[in-house]
Amino acid sequence: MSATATPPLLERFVQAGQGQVFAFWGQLDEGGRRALLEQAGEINLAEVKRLTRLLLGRDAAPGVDLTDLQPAPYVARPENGGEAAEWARARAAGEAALRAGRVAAFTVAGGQGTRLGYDGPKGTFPVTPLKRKSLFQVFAEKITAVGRRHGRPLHWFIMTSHANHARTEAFFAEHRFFGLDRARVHFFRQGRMPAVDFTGRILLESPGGIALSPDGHGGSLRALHRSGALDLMQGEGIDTISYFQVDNPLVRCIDPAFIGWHLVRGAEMSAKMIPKAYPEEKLGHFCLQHGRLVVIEYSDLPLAVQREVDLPTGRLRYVAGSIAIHILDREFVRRMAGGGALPFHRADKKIATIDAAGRPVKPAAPNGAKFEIFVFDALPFARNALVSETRRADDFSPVKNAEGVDSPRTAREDQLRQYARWLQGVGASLTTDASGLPMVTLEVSPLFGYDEESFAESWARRSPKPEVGEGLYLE
Ligand code: UD2
Repeated sequence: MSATATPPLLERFVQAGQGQVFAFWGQLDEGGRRALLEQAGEINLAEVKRLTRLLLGRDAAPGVDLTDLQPAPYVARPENGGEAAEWARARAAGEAALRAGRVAAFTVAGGQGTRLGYDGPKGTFPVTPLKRKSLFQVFAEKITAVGRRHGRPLHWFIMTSHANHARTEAFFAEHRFFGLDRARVHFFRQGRMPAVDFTGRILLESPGGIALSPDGHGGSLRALHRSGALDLMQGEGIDTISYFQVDNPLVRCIDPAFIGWHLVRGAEMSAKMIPKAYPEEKLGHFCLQHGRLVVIEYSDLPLAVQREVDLPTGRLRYVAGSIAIHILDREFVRRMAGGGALPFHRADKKIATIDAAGRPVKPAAPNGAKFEIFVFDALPFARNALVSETRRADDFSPVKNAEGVDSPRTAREDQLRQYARWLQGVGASLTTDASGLPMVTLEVSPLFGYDEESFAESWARRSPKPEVGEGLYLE
């Protein structure tokens, strides 16, 4: 392209009232112009216009629709009234699917991790109590162990962002893929959306750079399709996708009973729930709305409603909290990936930008909005969508904040409690405090045990039995 010609893409932005994106075009060198055009090419101008009208305009809906809402039903665990025989059948169905190679693991790891204040892809964060293994290594070992147990190594799909893709791949290479077959580990980037000011004008973060950010974990459905992951799965005979977030070291990446419930019920999408610990806990709520399963975020459900209790049990009415663990049917993902069915949510943010002279501006208050889609918004579109209960202690202890709740310390302690429970379950003697936290630091590799049962089997085989005390590492 000659330096003077006006590229058609630039024209389109001007026509759409977004010409400010190219305000510094005259000052950019050849490489800078190419980079800006590439970014601009990612933007769907019609979508930005639609979202501006829908979410920012005068007629924008004042909030989330809360009409005709009631708590969603869920499959209770056996100790809470569920049918033990049905759980056993579900587990057997999940195991059969694993033996047949129908299941893949899928991690969404494209978030920005701002709350944790860690400079690096979140999956590289050291999280285990003794060996300081990264989140990615914990998942890798769980996936390896499940594959070994069922005689079929699993494929693992990892969604990254533009910001962390290269560092994520490098981390896996540096650690030799934690022993996984690298041909079965697949990285792909999620899409991006531009940030806009409150009138819908796309913001620049530098004279040659648009303020783009990840399009939310719901973008994973489009990205699975666009990247060719769904086709690859189809070619491999995989039709069931086990979805989990990168921030949760306790997650059972592959849970046969959960997979089995999904398959037995013929669900297109399933979700795990835990009973909320307290009304204000920051979890989405599973609800039925107009007869369909939906998740209403904690920030959208009024506190008074979150605090409602059922009489006479005294239990929270909206007790089913979403911990962002799902099973997805491959062809359901394909259907959802096209067509723009998932709604965008607006998040007002302080967005670093530039002024008319191109100087950086760090706003003290929100100056614009980002648009994100959420994966759970696919639930109302799914046939036979299912919610199944899990035990918090077995599945959920996320690392979100640098300190306090959901922090590295709480995740570390929850891992230690899990090891202690497993050890006590096989009769080992170990002192814990009233919360189940052992007095010593030890660690169990998922390759030794990734759940109570696999742990008990490895323990039974281990001879002589190791001394349970400070520094014990079972692998
Ligand atoms: C999410 C759920 C919340 C609850 C909680 C459990 C939402 C809006 N809320 O809260 O209901 O289930 O998790 O831990 O989801 N991610 C991407 N790309 C993106 C954005 C996020 O891959 O563009 C990933 C991110 O790497 C992480 C996960 O999604 O693995 C969760 O993201 P979050 O930290 O924004 O979600 P959070 O904690 O607000």
